[in-house]
Amino acid sequence: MTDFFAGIAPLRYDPEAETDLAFRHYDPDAVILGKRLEDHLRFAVAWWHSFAWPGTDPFGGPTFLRPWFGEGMAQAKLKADAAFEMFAILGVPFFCFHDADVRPEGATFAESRRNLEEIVDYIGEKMERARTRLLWGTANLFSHRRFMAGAATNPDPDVYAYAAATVKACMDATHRLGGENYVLWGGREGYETLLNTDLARERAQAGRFLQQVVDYKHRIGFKGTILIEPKPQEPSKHQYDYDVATVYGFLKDFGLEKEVKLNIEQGHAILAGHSFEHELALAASLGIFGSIDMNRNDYQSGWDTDQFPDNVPEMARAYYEVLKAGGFTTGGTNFDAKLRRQSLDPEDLIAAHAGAMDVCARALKAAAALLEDGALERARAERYAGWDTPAARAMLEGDLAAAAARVEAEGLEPQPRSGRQERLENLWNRFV
Ligand code: XUL
Ligand code: CO
Repeated sequence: MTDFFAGIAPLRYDPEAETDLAFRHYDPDAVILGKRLEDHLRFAVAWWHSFAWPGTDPFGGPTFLRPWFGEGMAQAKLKADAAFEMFAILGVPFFCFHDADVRPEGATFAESRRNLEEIVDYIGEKMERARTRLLWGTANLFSHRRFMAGAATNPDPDVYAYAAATVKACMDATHRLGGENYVLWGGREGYETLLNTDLARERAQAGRFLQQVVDYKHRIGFKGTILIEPKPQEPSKHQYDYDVATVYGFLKDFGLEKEVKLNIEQGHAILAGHSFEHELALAASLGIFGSIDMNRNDYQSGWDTDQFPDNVPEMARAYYEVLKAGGFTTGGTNFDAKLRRQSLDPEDLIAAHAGAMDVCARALKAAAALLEDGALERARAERYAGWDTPAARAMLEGDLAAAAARVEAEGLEPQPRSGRQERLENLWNRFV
């Protein structure tokens, strides 16, 4: 037991609540489209931002003075105690972690691995008494200076070996804790300048590494989903996993499109010049939609600010695509989000998550109502109805000349029709 969250009672669903330390919209047991809201949203807390990040920014040092900050195993256990106390207060079903968030770094790899195993045992014991499960584990292959020139894409093969050892240890830990997914975000799998970079070689190394990761998953019998998290830049100027379309091409190239799915982050989609819903819809259409990181960026600052979601209409667009894709299977909604560095209090951590959970609940309910109503899908289907005729279908099966022949044979003069965008926006806004 810590006293970090002392005096904060477990949050309850109360639509009339006078405090923001309650849920006004997130009723985990409410049934939407035949499924409990908790099972739709599958919320997860990110260990790194909530418990490991000290409040630094490029100009300033730590602002958070958490009692567990420090390098020892005792501090790591205190941090885990506080984490599980927060999970209980929030009633969240899941958490996510990197190795570096939960264990002290050792002087050697072997020591780091032993530290990870010790803390994973400790977390495993806590999980036996808690309802919170592991959504995904991952390896931090980007903070330590050894990874400054990449992990699997490093010019030094010894770093590739180190990355392999690290991912193996993290996948073992995820497997041991019953994780439902394993995530790879290639923070440094990119480059700063072509002057010192062999792009083709690095991309081939990344592909081979991912094949080895997938083989290892099967070898140990890990049943979870392997997820890649696309991001276009930051920390590297150019990253090999830029966005959904780029990652799909990469997976096809290395024969992994049936093995690996995507963890799509709202802020990363924006950095790539897309909307979140575009990235979700594209991944779903390609059969590689897996999970989401639900954290936004500031639209002016142009970098990855990892803020909690606060915009219901935007999130509704996202959950509409998630629902249309059939909802989450092993995936979920991970808050890869951090407090602003002036938000010092334990209450800030709880209220940030509670507010974000309410925003997501409102968004999902609105999206579900619109999907259930069916008007939007009917309008979309109607727009493409011409393609349901046998002549139109035959055209796709035949050759270009046969398609061309229809124009004169049938005297075709296509008549443009309204796309009705504003009317569909009006429809959307009746629900959101
Ligand atoms: C970085 C990011 C990571 C991944 C996990 O932008 O999103 O925290 O989610 O490594
Ligand atoms: Co993320």
